[in-house]
Amino acid sequence: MRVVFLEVDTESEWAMASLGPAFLAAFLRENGHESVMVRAGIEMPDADVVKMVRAAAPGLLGVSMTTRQWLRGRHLVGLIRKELNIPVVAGGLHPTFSPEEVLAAPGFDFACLGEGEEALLDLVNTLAVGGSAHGLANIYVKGGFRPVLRKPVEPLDSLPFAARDLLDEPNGVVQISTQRGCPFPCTYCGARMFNELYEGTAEYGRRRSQENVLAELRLLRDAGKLNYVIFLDDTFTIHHPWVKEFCRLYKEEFRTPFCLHARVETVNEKMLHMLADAGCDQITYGVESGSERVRREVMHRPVTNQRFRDVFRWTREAGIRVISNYMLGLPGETKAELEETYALAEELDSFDFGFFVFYPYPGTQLFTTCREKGYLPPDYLVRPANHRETILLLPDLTQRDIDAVYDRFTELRVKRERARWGGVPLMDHAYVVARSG
Ligand code: B12
Ligand code: SF4
Repeated sequence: MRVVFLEVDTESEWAMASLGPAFLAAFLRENGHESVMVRAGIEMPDADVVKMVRAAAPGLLGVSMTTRQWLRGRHLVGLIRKELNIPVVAGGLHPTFSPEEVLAAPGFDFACLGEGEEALLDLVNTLAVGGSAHGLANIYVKGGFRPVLRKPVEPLDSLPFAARDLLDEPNGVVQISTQRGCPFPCTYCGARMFNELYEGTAEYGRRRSQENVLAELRLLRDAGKLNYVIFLDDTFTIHHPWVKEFCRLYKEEFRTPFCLHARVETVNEKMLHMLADAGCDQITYGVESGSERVRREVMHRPVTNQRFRDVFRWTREAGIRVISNYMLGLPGETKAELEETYALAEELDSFDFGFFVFYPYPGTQLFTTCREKGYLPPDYLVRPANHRETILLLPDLTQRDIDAVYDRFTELRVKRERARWGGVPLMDHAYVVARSG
């Protein structure tokens, strides 16, 4: 069967294709099916998207969606289904944690919960012979019951390498994922919810072997497509022995610089020097708030501001650029605490930083908190997750309070850019990933 993935762009600055479909396409191809991707660019008129999907001749349309992609994805699938009678399966974080809502929208036939490789293959094999998808693990059928989950793929090395023709990787800047799952309990994070989804079924956290990752990089290098590596893992530095061995092997064979995401609690000076020595030139850390109370009580990240100061200094001393991320407008945050976030960002003075108005992702603990406390407005389902306006009715903050600090963050970033590069933008904002450990 021919599976067409629809990649729904929501903002040009985030115009990178998702890794999920690239993994799925590789798995389908390995199992004898065809798979391509159609990209709904941000400026693309709806009619052109429909035309492209039609031209791609899907036997099944797969739509990968984060919450940000949901509203446009829903709109496009509705239009596509008016013109084309093809089954549609949604997958990714949003369908996993809001499957009923997704299936209630016109055009969606199935929602895949959790990891998709084996589930999608089962669905495709079943549809190819005209079978019924009711009862397939992980596949929620419109009008059916919540499915059971199969165990996640183990070992990850058994999966084929991601299908890179589905990714947007100009100039040899490649995106690599070495792990799945994150063990930390951050209340705002959509990523860790996969671990909770699988609780009682199996351990979700897994990592590829170093050799498997290096084999993928080797292929890219030999094809002349390896100039820079972005490790997209949630927290690359979780398991020190893995990282140590990886650095040793990588250094022996590659000179390609790389960047990664880490959580300050998971690094030390020795590790930072080891990473730098292997070619790491940039690390993104999630600071999220300048208030230790907000981090501890609201986010469940009991880390001190001093730890950020120390780790940022060690990272710079090791010769690695520091990128940081901040969130504004959390439930229970006060104006004074917003100010603390700005003050810490200014003090930490990272090479670049991202700042995002908090959005409560379905499935996360903070989503539940917001609902229970009445912070979610009645129309929250149709309010876009754009990370600029809060959708919440917060007790201690107004949009104007958030705007005031957001604007200062914007000014600070422009000021830093001017000082360092004479006004030339530093980097695509997409590389300042708005999550991270
Ligand atoms: C890398 C990354 C990015 C990269 C994307 C690069 C790329 N090529 O993928 C960049 C920097 C562009 C990015 C941007 C953003 N990201 Co981001 N990102 C991630 C990250 C760290 C990894 C995603 C990934 O590649 N996973 C690996 C693949 C294999 O897993 P997967 O996508 O879940 O796919 C599997 C299943 O979900 C399923 N599946 C997925 N799609 C489909 C489709 C079908 C049809 C089926 C059947 C199954 C299926 O099968 C797949 C294989 O098993 C995640 C955290 C995480 N661990 O998920 C955050 C995450 C997805 N990002 C998030 C956010 C918020 C953003 C931004 C909105 C940031 C911002 N604040 O502005 C933007 C917007 C992106 C968008 N378009 O929505 C949130 C999303 C939460 C939510 N519920 O929506 C996450 C979960 C982080 C978090 N801590 O909360 N991101
Ligand atoms: S924010 Fe980072 S460290 Fe926290 S749970 Fe999510 S991925 Fe893990």
